[in-house]
Amino acid sequence: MTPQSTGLVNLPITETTPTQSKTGDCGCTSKSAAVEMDESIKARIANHPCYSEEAHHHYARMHVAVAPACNIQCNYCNRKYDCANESRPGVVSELLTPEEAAHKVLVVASKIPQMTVLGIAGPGDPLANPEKTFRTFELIADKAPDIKLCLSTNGLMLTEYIDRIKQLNIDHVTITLNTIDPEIGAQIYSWVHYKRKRYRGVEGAKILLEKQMEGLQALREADILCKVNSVMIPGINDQHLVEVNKMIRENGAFLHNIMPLISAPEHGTHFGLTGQRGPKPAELKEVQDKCAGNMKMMRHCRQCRADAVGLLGEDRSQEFTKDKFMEMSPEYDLTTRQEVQEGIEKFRAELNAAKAVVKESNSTPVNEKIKVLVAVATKGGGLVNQHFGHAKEFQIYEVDGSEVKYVGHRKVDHFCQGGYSEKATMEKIIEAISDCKAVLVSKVGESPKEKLNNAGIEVVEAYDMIEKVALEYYQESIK
Ligand code: CLF
Ligand code: SF4
Repeated sequence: MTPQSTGLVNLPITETTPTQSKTGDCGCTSKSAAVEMDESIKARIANHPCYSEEAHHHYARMHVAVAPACNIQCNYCNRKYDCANESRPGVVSELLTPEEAAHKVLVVASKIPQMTVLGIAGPGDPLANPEKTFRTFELIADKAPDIKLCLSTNGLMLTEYIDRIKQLNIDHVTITLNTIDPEIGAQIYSWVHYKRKRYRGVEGAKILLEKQMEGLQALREADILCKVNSVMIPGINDQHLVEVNKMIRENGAFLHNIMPLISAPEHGTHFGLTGQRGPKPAELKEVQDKCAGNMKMMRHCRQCRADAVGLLGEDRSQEFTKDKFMEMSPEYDLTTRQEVQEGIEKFRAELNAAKAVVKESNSTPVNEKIKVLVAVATKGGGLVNQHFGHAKEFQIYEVDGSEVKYVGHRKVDHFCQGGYSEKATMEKIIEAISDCKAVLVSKVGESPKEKLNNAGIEVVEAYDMIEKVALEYYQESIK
């Protein structure tokens, strides 16, 4: 269903602007959508770990939980201190005042100089808490001007605050937009609170969807890079997401992140309690692949907490709980941060040059039609550099004769847990990567190696660039 056919949206559907429609080297696009990206856009996403797949290997983000209230009720949210749009539900975070949040950002900026982005993503909706949200952004912009500001919202109040967002130079905004059809919306949202009144069912969904569309347009007009997050809910909006994708592309969204519903009874959400399941990895990939011809897709999202700290694949939030960071001095030093980031850029340039050589030497595809998935254990930096037993997630790459494409990740319990329940853990790991032909690791013990081999998963031990190891494995294996 198109936005027009819902009777919802009166906005003109126009072609995407040249800057926002172009795709390129961030690694999250399909070949058919790949065209040269505008240099200025490249610069705007170069060190944003969510907007650039390549950047997420090197740069970190942090969230500060300053926004407790919400103006809608999603059926996948338990209304505790974590927004399911941007966090794992059921994990309670500490709320901070804007001043505490600013202190924390300065502390983290000195301890993790590769932290380049500060996001406000909850635990409620940032724009349902405008004063706290904007006060926090103001403090950061003043004290740490090199940190990019990022905002994630359900979109209900976006048009009301677009001028303030632009004024504060918030260049990256995410709208969580799960449907363009109010009938489907009524199955996802219990109520919407707008202008002092609570609306339920289709009526509430219609208001939210209209405001989201207007918000999308307003971001485009303000030249702010917009990412759309969509929660994939099997049986409710899964097939419909292709239409959502088409609509957001036509309305100037830069990136689409289709994320799996996280649902379990213990979360206490409506969906958890009614037994609504989330999608399987293969179902998620299928929908992402269907949309990939249209626009850039984000596949490296970790559905992180409202107080997340670190690289996307790691969680360092426990190092910076309030009792700890309030004892630390905020030694933000711009020069040191710049030096570290220059070092990262030098490393990235070398890595990319090396990748180009590898690609060149594999320019004759063995068999482009055969695609295999490989699971990679990595601590970041674009390298196979982690012991099998230490991996808390595996990055999944699709390899054909000449391309190595990031297609997702699988979270696992790490195998080395001091012997505790190793058998069960191993079984779960094998299940999580059972569709992969090989696992690429820096090292693995004999026992897990044997179990992986018995499950039909080959083990490649190496310490090198992911692309290099994956292509060499492919060439060897297909031979
Ligand atoms: Fe945070 Fe979101 Fe900004 Fe990133 S997260 S506000 S755009 S800085 Fe990133 Fe986390 Fe996925 Fe969000 S991995 S949940 S997409
Ligand atoms: Fe929860 Fe976020 Fe939905 Fe609000 S917008 S109900 S905080 S998931």
